[in-house]
Amino acid sequence: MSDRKDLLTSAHWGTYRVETRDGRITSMRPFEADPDPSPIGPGILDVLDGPTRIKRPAVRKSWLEQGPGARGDLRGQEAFVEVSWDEAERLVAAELDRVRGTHGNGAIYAGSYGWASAGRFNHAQSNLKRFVNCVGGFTSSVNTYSFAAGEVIVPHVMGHFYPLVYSATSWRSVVAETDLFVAFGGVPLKNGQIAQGGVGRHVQRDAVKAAAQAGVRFVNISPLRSDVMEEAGAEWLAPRPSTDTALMLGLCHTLLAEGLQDGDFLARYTTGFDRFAAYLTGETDGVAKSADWAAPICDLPADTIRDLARRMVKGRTMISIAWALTRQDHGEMAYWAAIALASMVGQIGLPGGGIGFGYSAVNAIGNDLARLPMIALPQGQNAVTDYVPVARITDMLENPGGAYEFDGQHRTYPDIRLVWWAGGNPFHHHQDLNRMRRAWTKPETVIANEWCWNALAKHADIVLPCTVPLERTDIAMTNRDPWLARMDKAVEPPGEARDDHMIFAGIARAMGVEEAFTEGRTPEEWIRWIYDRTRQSAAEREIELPSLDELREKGTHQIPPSEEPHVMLKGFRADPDGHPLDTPSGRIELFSEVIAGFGYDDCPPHPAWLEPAEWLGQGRGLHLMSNQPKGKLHSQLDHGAHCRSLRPDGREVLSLHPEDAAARGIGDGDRLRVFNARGWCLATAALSDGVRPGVVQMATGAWYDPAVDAEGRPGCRHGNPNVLTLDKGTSRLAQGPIAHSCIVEVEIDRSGLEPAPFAPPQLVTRGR
Ligand SMILES: Nc1nc2c(c(=O)[nH]1)N[C@H]1C(S)=C(S)[C@@H](COP(=O)(O)OP(=O)(O)OC[C@H]3O[C@@H](n4cnc5c(=O)[nH]c(N)nc54)[C@H](O)[C@@H]3O)O[C@H]1N2
Ligand SMILES: Nc1nc2c(c(=O)[nH]1)N[C@H]1C(S)=C(S)[C@@H](COP(=O)(O)OP(=O)(O)OC[C@H]3O[C@@H](n4cnc5c(=O)[nH]c(N)nc54)[C@H](O)[C@@H]3O)O[C@H]1N2
Ligand SMILES: [Mo]
Repeated sequence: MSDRKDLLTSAHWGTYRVETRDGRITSMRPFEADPDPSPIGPGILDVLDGPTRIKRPAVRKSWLEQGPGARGDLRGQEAFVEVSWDEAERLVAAELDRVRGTHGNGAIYAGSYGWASAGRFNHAQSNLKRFVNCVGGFTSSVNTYSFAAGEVIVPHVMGHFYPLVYSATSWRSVVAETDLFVAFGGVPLKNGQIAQGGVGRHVQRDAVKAAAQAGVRFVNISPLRSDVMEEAGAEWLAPRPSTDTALMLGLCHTLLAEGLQDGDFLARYTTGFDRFAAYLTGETDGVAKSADWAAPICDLPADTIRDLARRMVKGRTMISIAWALTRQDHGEMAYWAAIALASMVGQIGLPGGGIGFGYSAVNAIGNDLARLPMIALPQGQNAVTDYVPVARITDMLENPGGAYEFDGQHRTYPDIRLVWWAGGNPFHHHQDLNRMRRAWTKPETVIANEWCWNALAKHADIVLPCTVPLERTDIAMTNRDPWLARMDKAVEPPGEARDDHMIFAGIARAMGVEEAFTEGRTPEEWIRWIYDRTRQSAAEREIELPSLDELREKGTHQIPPSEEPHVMLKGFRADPDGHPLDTPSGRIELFSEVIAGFGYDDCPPHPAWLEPAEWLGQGRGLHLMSNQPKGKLHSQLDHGAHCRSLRPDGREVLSLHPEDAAARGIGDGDRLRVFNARGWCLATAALSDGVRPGVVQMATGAWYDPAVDAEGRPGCRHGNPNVLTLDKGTSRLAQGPIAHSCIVEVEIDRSGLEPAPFAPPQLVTRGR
């Protein structure tokens, strides 16, 4: 390819200008319109073509020699044999036919959760699902790891979830109107670096700065001081993790006891307040949920709670509730309690007031976006209707035919024989990885489309090497970011790596369904099809987009913001009968007859405090906060130069309070072992008074690097905190993941173990 200086690419963490010389990328510079670019992007450059790159299709040795089901226990430990694409396609086609023929399509799990890469056409999951639907369908997954508890509870309470999350009252409105910004889980700018599908401009830092300058007072309720940027001068309250529901109930009780609740709002816009109030006062269970009751649970002074409640009704108050609060035991209750609190304050639907679900959880929250009605690659029809809640994967693999409950349904787990992942990494995202790894030995076949030899690829039987965005042509556009960008193929992929779409097209050909999969379109024709349809549907909503050729010529296009700052649920506030919520009552449900009908003791029909499975109130250990990593997106690019520079000795950093360190004889920079009954991992100590005492913080994303210690206990040498986290559903309602409710202990590491270097498995070449 010729030398170029004018190339563009987009990623979940930003848009970049790319230059090439002699077929290699020489620079990757942030898009000039971005005021706060992320350093994550260029972290890909040194690993595009290194030893960790998957260059040819590869099959696990026992599987290739002995067939499906052979030695699943060796997944993650065995050599791979490199094969030609012809052979890989034949093997996959024959195996799909065998599984479909013997067990039916329901035995194929292609729920394949994960973030994949930006680029509308090459989106890995869309292509996987479209392909498997062409051959009879698959067992799918529902909801996310991000906020499953919210995805299930909020529709019962407010009628919808996604439309509310992504139509948060805009930062412009907050800057203009808000007095007090109460942020449960903070407004973490590290998270605002990201938005699924691509980012044009990073807006969160400027927004928080502008709000602080306009006099908005921030209250950061979080175990980490850094969850609200320093310049905002936030007040920091650090309750015990996983106790926010008790804190919110204490706030609600104070409002009620002092007659400060907005009775008109409650009467006009909510139902069931009397039932909730009876719980608050203790009429139903003899325990008043007062500030004095909440104080010892949260470990905050009762006066602080009372004072905050009073301040919340003095002026315009925005309550932000981080997505993290769903990823804890009974995460449903934290969201419901926050909605109840906001209802009592009575400012939902007013400029700068009410509630927002996760400001700065991603870059999109709080931007004034005229929503782009984006058309994705059509996935076709799935003939299999069965699904699992996404975080129940280990339960599903362990327990085929087993009964479970989910959102009012009695369901049974399918009997999965074949697992296919493209664009996600369960060895990153799932909890209790040692347990998942044992369950992972059970399916007869695991197929993974991947570009790098991470733990997912190493734990597969058939590995299909894919490209990354810098190696393919695409369009970045999402309904959550106002920027569209051309994505150029900057370099040729190394080895025989192929675009996901072409991988599936090849297998479709081998199975005689190529026409159904491609509909006779080339990739270029698909890109045009997706773009032209999006442009057409945008035009129907009076959003004017350039033609594809014009966009390619210009490089990027910004959809102008709405004229008026957006206010969530403004229409409902103005006219609750004309714009009712999609709940049985049309109102905000502070008591739900529907949930009452489910009879779940772990999810009562109104916001309530239920003790989490693991928390500091049990009087032992340290609370592990495995939050989102600052230097990467989940496990992506953990092996790249940027992340490696943040972890000089190869171990993930664990931050802890100096008091907790002193009690254990730990100094800054010491090598640590973090452990509990489920496993252990290695880490390096960073002492910080910005962490609440009793809490240790260790971001997710270190590539799972399994090993056993001298006592034969399994763990991870790089420091993947998911060897420690508990794998249990939030409740029978949502069955969401609870990574943030986890107790560990920490000590100086004397194992002598070192993280393994990033490397491929043993590769055998034959028959090519
Ligand atoms: N302890 C703990 N665990 C957590 C969380 C937590 O807070 N704490 N957070 C959870 C949350 S919110 C989430 S969303 C999940 C995220 O979990 P995932 O989304 O599964 O994590 P990623 O590392 O982004 O995985 C994406 C994978 O896709 C691959 N990939 C990238 N581009 C392409 C492509 O074009 N084609 C193909 N085939 N593959 C590609 C990458 O190499 C990577 O392996 O993690 C969850 N896990
Ligand atoms: N750089 C970067 N940004 C990301 C991601 C990434 O991997 N890297 N992932 C993206 C994804 S997929 C998602 S879902 C979002 C997630 O967005 P969040 O869920 O908001 O992210 P977290 O970092 O897990 O949590 C935010 C903060 O909440 C606080 N917190 C945790 N538990 C509690 C608690 O019990 N009480 C209180 N009061 N505070 C608590 C923690 O201190 C943490 O820093 O982030 C997105 N942004
Ligand atoms: Mo997420």
